[in-house]
Amino acid sequence: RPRALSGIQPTAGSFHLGNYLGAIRQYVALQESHDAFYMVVDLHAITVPQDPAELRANTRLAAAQLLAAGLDPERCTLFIQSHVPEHAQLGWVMNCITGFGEASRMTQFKDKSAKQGADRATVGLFTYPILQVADILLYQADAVPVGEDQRQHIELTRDLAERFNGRYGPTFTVPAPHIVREVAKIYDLQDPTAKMSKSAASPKGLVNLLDDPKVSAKKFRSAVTDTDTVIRYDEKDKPGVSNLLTIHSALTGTGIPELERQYEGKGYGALKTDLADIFVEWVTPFHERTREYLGDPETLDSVLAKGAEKARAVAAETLAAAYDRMGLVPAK
Ligand code: AQP
Repeated sequence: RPRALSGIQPTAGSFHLGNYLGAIRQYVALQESHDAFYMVVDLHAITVPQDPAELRANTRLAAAQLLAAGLDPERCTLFIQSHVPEHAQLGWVMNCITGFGEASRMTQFKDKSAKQGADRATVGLFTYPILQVADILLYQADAVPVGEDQRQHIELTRDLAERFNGRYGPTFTVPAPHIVREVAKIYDLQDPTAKMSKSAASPKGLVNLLDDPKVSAKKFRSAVTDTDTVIRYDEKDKPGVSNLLTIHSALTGTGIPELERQYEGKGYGALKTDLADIFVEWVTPFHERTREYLGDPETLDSVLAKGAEKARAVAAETLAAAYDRMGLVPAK
């Protein structure tokens, strides 16, 4: 079976709908066809300041949400990044074959450091895409399910894998991004030309999965659309309506042309109210399942411990091969 690998940050409080539709849903689907490894990337989280107690709680909460979303420990390997020390170790190797200019071209760093102020951005935030390269290459992943915003990092991963293989002999599988076009970028409900993001300036357009469903329903009902009245998919001229159609289609499985037919002659209010109801119906059992996993920390920790053990076996083998090819003397 081909391998899949992806990671997600332990966001404070909850994942958002963009994370779910753009990434997590694909994690669940790829369990069926791939030997899949998924991790909560706590080492990436510490590239920005974190409160220790909150980070610990958010990491467990992230794992509980992934299980609630449908990851099955019998069919995939779920673990916490820092439980597998090979990530930091191969990360260093990858730092040493990355050009400074090459790393400087990563647009996510430019965006994130601009938000924080150049003086406050850490070296860790700058090198985070390189740690991500190591995350992926350790598992010889073929497919990396991510949203559109991660495409450039997967390109970097491919470049570095090819560079290492070219210099030292075939060592790493060169991965491909697994980006599902329709949901690759979910937009903010208040600013439908901006990506839905946990670091949005205002929370009004951000749908957090674990918020009170009533709060989320209200966000859908007050989503920004346009001054026209026709419900039609048109990303350029009708970004707000198009985003609502995308989310509707993703949650119900109804194709967008069919939705356009269903809403012919109806107003935006109908689309927004329906979507609010659809979301609440979907998210309510998700809340229940998340609560169940959180309420049973022993099971959760044991899933994560088993996951780390399985992950380490694969990661250690890859790291040893990379060290050996580079000429590092093996420890006896
Ligand atoms: N709006 C989105 N639409 C589709 N996919 C998205 N992803 C994030 N936002 C959207 C995908 O979710 C996965 C997890 O991303 P992460 O752990 O890197 O989280 P993040 O990128 O820190 O989350 P945000 O909200 O995007 O935070 P900011 O804006 O602060 O970076 C990834 O596969 C990502 O593509």
